[in-house]
Amino acid sequence: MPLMIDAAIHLNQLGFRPADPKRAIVAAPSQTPLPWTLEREDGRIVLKGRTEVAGDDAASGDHVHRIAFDAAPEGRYRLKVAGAASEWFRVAPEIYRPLAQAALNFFYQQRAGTPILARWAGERWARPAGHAPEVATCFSGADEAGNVWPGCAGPRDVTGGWYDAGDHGKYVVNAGISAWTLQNLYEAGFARSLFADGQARLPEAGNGHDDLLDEARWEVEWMLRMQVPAGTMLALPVGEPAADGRLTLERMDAGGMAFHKLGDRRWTALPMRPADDPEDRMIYPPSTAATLNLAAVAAQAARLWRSADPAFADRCRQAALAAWGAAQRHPRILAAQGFTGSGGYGDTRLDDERAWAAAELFALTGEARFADQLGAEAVDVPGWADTGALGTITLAVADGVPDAVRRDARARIVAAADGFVAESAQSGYGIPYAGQRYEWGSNSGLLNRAMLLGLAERFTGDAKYRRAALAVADYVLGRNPLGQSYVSGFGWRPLQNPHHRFWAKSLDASLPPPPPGVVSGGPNNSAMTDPVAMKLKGKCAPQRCWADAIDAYALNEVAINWNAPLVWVAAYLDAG
Ligand code: 9MR
Ligand code: CA
Repeated sequence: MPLMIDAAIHLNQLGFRPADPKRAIVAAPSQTPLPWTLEREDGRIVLKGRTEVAGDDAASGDHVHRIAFDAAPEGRYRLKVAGAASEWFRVAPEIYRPLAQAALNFFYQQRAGTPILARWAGERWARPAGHAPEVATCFSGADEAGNVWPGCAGPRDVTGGWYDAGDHGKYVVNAGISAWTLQNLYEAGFARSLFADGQARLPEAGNGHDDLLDEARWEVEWMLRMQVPAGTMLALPVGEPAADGRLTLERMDAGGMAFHKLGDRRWTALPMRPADDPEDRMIYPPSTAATLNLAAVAAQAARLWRSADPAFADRCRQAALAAWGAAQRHPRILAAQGFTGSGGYGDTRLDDERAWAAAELFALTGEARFADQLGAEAVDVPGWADTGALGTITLAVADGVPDAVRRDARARIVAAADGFVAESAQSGYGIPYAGQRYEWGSNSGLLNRAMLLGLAERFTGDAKYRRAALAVADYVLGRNPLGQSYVSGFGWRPLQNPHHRFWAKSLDASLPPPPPGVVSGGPNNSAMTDPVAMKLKGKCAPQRCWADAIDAYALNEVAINWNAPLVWVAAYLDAG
C-alpha cells in the first residue's frame, strides 16, 4: 500500500539560531508516533526520531504531534515526517537581525508629514509626504450621538507622528505604548549595537544619536504637539456617557491635557495614498487617558535624552509634569466615542495609565508624590488600554530606582512570566498562552508576553523564559495551524495583503505590497466585524480565525502598537 501523506509540518519559517531550541509541530490524525528525519541540503540525514503525540488541541482544532531537533548545527535543512516534507529552512546565528531591522523600518514607512524616500524605505515604497503640513481645528458641531461640540480657538499645527495603522489616524493613546516600547527596548539594552547611530535605515542615521531613540522621537515630538496649551478653556464631558452616548459637557481649564486624536472626518476608502487623502482632518477633544500617555512617554523620553539632548529632555520633562498635573485636576475625562472617520481608542479603566505615568515620573524625579501612586498589582499583558505593566517594567530596568522598588517590580514581572511558562505546557502549539480567546491584534498580545518573558530571563538568567519567548516568535513566523508567517517578507508563506491604504497592491497594481517586517494583527475570534471575518464566524478554531485579505480589517490590519513589540522581541532574540 502507498504511504498516506497526511501530515502538515509547521515551524518557524525564518529558521533557528544554533543555540536555541528547535521545535516543529505536526498536525496529523495518527494516534501513534510518526517517524521523522531532519535532512540537510546535501541529502544527509542529520537527526531522526519519532514524534511525540500531544493530542487534540482546541485552539488550533488540530491533533498535534511535536518534534524537537535542538541539536541541529548550522546549515540548511528540511524536515520529513511520514512522507511529507517541509520547505527548506536555516539554522544560522543571525536570523533575527534582519527581522528586527525591517520591523523597525515599518515606523519610518508610517511617518506622516514627511516624504518617504527610496533611500530609507526602498524604491517601491517611496511616496510623497502625506498631510504635510497638518494644520487642523477641533471638531465642532454635532457628533453621531447628537452631542454638540463648540470646538476650540484657532488651528493647531499637529504635523508629523506615525500613521496608526492601515488608516491615516493619529492617536495619542496608541502612540503611547508604541513609542514607549521602542524607548524601552533602548533602555533594556538588547539593541544598543543593532540600532546604534547609523545602523538603521532612517534619515537621522548618522546624527550622533541612537537610531531607535531617533525613531521613537519622531512620535514623541508629535505627542508634544498634541498637548493643550496652558490656560485653554474647553468644553469637555464630565461623568459617564448615557447609554445613548449623550454627554454632559462643561467648560474647564484643559491646559496640559492631550487631545485624544487627530483623524479624518469620515472614513476614507481603500486604496488611498496618504498624500491623496481628500477628507477634512479634525482634532478631537482631550481625554485623561491620552494625557496620562503623554505624561508617561514624555517622562521616559526626558530620562533617556537627558545627556544626549538636554534641551529636548527638558521640554519633555515640562510636558510630562504639566500633563500629570492636568490629569490630577481632571482624573476621569473619557474619550468621547461619538465620532466617525477614525478609531475610538476608548478606555474606561484609567488606574493602570495613572500607575504607569506615576512610575515614569518617579523614575524621572524620585519625588514622593509619584511614589505613592505606583500601584502594586499583578502584571497584566500590556496593550493600548492596559498600560500598568509598562510602568512596572520601567521601575524594573531604569537607573536610579530604589532597590526595594526595583526588586518588587522585577518579582511581579517574573511572577507573570511564570504564569506564561505554565500556559506553554497546556498549549498544543506550545505558545505561552493557553486561552481560547483571540483578541483583535492577538499577535501583539503574544509578542507582549514574549517581551515580559525576555525581561524575566534577563532578571533571573533562567533559560526557560527564553524558550517560552522563542515559542511566540516560532508561532508568529509559521509554527501555527495555518502554516502562515504573519510577517511580510519573512518566510515561505509571508503576510501579503494587510489592511492598509497604501500597501494595497491587491486593489491597485500601481501600489506596493507591504514592505518586509510588518506583522499582521492575527487571528481574532472575539470581534469578527469585517466582511471576511463575518464569513468565518462560528466556523474557525481560534487560531484559524484569520485570512490574508485586505478587507479583513479585524484580522489582518497592521499597527504601530503591534510592530513595536515585534521589534523588541526580534532584537531580544538576536541579542541572546
Ligand atoms: O487595536 C484596536 C483594538 O483593540 C480594538 O478592538 C479595535 C476596535 O475598536 O480597534 C483597534 O485599533 C484600530 C484603531 O481603532 C484604528 N486604527 C487601526 C487600529 C488597528 O485595527
Ligand atoms: Ca486602561
